[in-house]
Amino acid sequence: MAFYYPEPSHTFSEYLLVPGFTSEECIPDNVSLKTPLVKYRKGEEDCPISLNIPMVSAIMQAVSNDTLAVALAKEGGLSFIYGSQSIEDEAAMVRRVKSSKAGFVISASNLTPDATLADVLALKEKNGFSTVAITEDATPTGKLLGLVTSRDYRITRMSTDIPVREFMTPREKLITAPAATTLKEANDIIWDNKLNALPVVDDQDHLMYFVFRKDYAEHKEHPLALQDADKRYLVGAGINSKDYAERVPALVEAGADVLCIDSSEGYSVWQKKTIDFIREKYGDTVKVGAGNVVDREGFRYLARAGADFVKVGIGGGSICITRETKGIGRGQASALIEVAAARDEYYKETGVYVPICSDGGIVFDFHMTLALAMGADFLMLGRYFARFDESPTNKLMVNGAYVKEYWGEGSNRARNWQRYDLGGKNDLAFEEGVDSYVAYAGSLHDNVEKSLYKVKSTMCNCGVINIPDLQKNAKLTLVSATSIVEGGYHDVTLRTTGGGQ
Ligand code: RVP
Repeated sequence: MAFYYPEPSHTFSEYLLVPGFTSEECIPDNVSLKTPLVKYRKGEEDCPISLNIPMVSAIMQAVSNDTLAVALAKEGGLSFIYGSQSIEDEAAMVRRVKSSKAGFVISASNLTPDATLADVLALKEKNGFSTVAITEDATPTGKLLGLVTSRDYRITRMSTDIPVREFMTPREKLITAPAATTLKEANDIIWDNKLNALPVVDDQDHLMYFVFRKDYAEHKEHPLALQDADKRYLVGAGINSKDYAERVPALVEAGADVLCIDSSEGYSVWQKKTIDFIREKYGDTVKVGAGNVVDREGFRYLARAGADFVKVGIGGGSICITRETKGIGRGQASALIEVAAARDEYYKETGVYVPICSDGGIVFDFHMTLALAMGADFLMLGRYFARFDESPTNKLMVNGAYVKEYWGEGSNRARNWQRYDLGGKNDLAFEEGVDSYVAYAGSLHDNVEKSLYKVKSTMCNCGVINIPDLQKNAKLTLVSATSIVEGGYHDVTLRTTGGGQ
């Protein structure tokens, strides 16, 4: 006879946190959201890689490119660059994140001296930057010949076909800094010389970066930025259990800090084979997460196989129709609660703590706190990040409101067959995801700040100021269908609509 779980499987909205004692020290400013990303042994002082906020972005075309990765790393989280693209393109995205040192920006607007004022204006219109590097070959790393800023021309007094060489600030008049300059030194040069932009050049006088006065101030605003020892942002990358022998070396070479096997169902021998390949070739130096699983057995299999973290969740993603098409999955809360218990059991047995990631189905900010309280070490979010300026997709006006596109990796649009493949023909046999719109929500920074302030406030209500204590001390209650109704506004007529997530 088949096995029947004694309880129905539940999801986040069916639970509430019951407050604990709030002492004087329980204020949001005192809350640390630092959390382990990869496994560590009991007694090790520091986890090899920790996140400063418990958020990672989903391994999806519509979510995690290099722009979003930099924006999220600035806040203290991490992106997994999507793997459903060519190995070269994925490695290039990783490389771009790793080369964008905090405060050091690769020049986005570049022309040769033969270009015209019209070209400068067109470039400014296209990408919004007023500083244009003039290089020998119009590349961001070409030999530096000059600089054009809005101080160098006046549209009302100059013909637009005048060549750049006639009005640019030429190389000999530019103040530059050498390759080894630190951000602090660059900032001093900027202030001493009243500059807006400082070009950093190598010993062949090729442009490497700009340091902008405004970015230095911004950098100061990101005290939690997730960086490596060389002050480069951390970035993850998705891999699959098909082409890992080629993809993994390319991503490691490009500088990926951590990998994650991206699969809709991860309790499989293919995941073990992928991890075996990595361990044979790199030992423990390359970190790799695995998943997704929804029960104790799945977790133990992947932990034993050597996964650095394990992702939890099948069918709960906002764009996911796996439960409808295949009839597999489990309520996200029930899956998480069982896997968290399995992680703690495994830690007791082996002394190895394998962090778990709750992947998919976070709709409201309070779901984040619930997931952490239920034992998640960090959260993977797709829909949440897809709504922001920094996500890779188009922003459109639909029915009078701004939306962003958001599609599943199992949709026909993404055609990420490797994520769903179980052997057989190399194609997407049927769709497990939809192509959709999500409400546009503005900048990543503003939204993450707001969401996490809510998480911190709730933690204070629960009498805790860090995630491990939340996991240990939280009190959770299932709520009845009737009390869910009681939880929203009721028996009143709204004067205004609104309210956030
Ligand atoms: P959500 O945050 O609810 O949008 O869910 C994102 C998660 O959904 C991803 O991290 C992934 O696990 C899952 N996903 C991605 N594509 C699909 C699909 O097409 N079914 N599902």
